[in-house]
Amino acid sequence: MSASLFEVTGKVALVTGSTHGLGMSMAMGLGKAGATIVVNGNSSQDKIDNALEEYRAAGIKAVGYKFDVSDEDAVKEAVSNIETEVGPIDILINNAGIIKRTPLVDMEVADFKQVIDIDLVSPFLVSKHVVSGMIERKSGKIINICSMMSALGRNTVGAYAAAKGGLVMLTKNMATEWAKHNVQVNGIGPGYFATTQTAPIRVDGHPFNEFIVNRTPAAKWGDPDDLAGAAIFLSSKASDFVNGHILYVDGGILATIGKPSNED
Ligand code: GCO
Repeated sequence: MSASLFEVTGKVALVTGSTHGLGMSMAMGLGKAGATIVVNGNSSQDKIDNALEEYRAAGIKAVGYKFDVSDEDAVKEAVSNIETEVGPIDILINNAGIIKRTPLVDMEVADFKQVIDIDLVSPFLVSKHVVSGMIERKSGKIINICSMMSALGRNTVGAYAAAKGGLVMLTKNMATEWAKHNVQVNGIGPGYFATTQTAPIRVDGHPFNEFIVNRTPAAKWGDPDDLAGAAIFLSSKASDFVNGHILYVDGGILATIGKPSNED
């Protein structure tokens, strides 16, 4: 019984921004559990091709589609091509995102708007064009990748926090409107993970590196593979009555106010 609860074999999962980082880790987890992975990126075809080699070397059925998640015409065309060439999209993980670390007082409005566009408007845009098929089929799973910044502020990431905070409420509203069609919409809130996105603040000697290890009850940066279980849970039957929930995978950060650096 328990094995079929977490079954995703044969499901088609579109994971935006899955050529590297957390998107690739979650997609790898779903792929190893039997899902067909639709890999997305927008930087270069080479990056997609290299990622496909990694997925296929892991024994995962994977196909690649290069499109900009913020371009509605490109998204509509990509979703149509995927559903024609691969099959109906059963699982959508809105992972693609950017971050700009700049104090708000110094931030250009155009930069602020770009972060909102990619990190908040695009999950709406992609979901809108994927969910119509899910509603028709009366089945689907959508997972929005939130953040610690969905719940906490931090110097220099104000635009990102505004987007990721908004993504929590967008997740709850998608769940409100689509749950009656048997489409479950939830979020995953990663803590601080060792990825290319956090590489600049993880370098040895960077004050933030030590701060995070001290601020995280698990006393370490997360391993991206630690997200696979949450992705499988929210993509499978096991979460069929879970709607509008943000599952934080953060080593305990949101459970605590933290401790002085001289405390164990
Ligand atoms: C930062 C980090 C965070 C993490 C993640 C935390 O600059 O604070 O990059 O944004 O990437 O979002 O959940």
